Amino acid sequence: MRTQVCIIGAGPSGLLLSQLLHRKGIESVVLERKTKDYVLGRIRAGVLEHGFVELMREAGVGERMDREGYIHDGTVIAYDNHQFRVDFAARANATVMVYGQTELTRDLYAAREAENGKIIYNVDDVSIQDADGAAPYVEFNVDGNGQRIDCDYVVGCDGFHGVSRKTIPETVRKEYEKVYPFGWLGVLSETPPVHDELIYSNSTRGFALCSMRNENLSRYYIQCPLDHSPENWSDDAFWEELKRRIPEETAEKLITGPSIEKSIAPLRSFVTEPMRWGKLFLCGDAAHIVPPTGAKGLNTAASDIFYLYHGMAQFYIDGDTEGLDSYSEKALARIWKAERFSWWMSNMLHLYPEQSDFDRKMQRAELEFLESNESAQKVMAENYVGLPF
Ligand code: FAS
Ligand code: PHB
Repeated sequence: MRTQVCIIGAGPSGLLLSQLLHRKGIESVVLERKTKDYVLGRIRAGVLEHGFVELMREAGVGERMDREGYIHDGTVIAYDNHQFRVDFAARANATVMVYGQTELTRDLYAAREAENGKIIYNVDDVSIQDADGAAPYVEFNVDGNGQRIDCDYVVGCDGFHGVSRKTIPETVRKEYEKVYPFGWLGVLSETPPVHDELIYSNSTRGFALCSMRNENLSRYYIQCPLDHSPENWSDDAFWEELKRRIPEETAEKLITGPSIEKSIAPLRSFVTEPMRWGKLFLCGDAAHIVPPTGAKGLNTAASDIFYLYHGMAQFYIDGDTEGLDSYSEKALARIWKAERFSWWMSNMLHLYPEQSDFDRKMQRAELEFLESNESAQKVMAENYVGLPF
């Protein structure tokens, strides 16, 4: 089999790249380890930067997002039993879109299928060969049958646990990592959201987040110890703890119900450099992870795709490799800023096991400064809505 671009991973970044390349007449084949339903069964991100929203529209996959998604022009920060609002429209002249990663990925699958996009599911033993040579190819098995794809380029969109990053020799690869001493216990419930905007809450019992998917589907998170599992938390225990971590006036309005999904995600900051090795490019979680506190996970995947898609188009249409040659540098420059913002939000809003009274006072001063200072809110808003590509 032969194609121009072999993409490993049919998550949001792999599918979006395949769709954008297709619209430029560039062929690709996507290899996915799981089934489509398995990928769609994951509950992950829910906030899209305005740049990502534009890219979805450019990919011709924005119709349902624009119809069913929610434009948010602000968010709420809570601490010490009170809350204040950061107005994105006033401070950064931009908004975000609340639209679940599950729905976004479903729209991308529908678009690829409608345009006969080639996606091979249930692949095993994927191995990338000759990426630093002239003629890369990918070997893999499906139902025990060995197969091979020859291509011009390989793009690793296979997430943190994929094979692509590990294909880059350790002598070339530099990894930066910070593991946080807590996780997020997330619950999805068919209940109306407690507020019409997200609430990020710092409390003496730990962090909490009130988010949503639609007017009858809410997503809530509380910070929890890393050694906990969802089984440790009954629904009642979750709701009781959530109420203790948000301002009383909001807790009184909280409508609870049975969880339809409950999971724990560890918090990690991770970046690998470079994001290119010969004919192999890395995108999204395959190259970097952020703690979800800044809502940047999916959005940094999208900015990678923005830079790579334009680089590929420049090469295949104009024969110019400038965009591909500067991809790693451009993508990393924006990623490190998203890492910094996500780390800053995490430090301001979580309770650290080793935290001293002085550290708590620093957090409080940070929150008071953000509440009272327009410039601080402007910096937070500009980062939250998404820095320019
Ligand atoms: P993905 O991990 O989504 O997709 C990679 C795909 O590659 C998967 O389908 C996988 O099956 C496939 N694959 C892996 N290895 C393969 C192989 N060897 N061969 C073929 N296919 C292979 N972000 C937020 O902003 N907010 C959140 O609340 C949030 N919650 C998260 C919770 C969890 C548990 C996780 C892991 C991430 C969360 N994120 C969140 C970040 C998330 O949104 C990611 O940034 C986003 O899924 C990245 O998309 P991809 O890069 O496409 O990687
Ligand atoms: C979510 O809705 O899942 C969500 C929103 C904002 C975050 C993290 C997760 O910062």
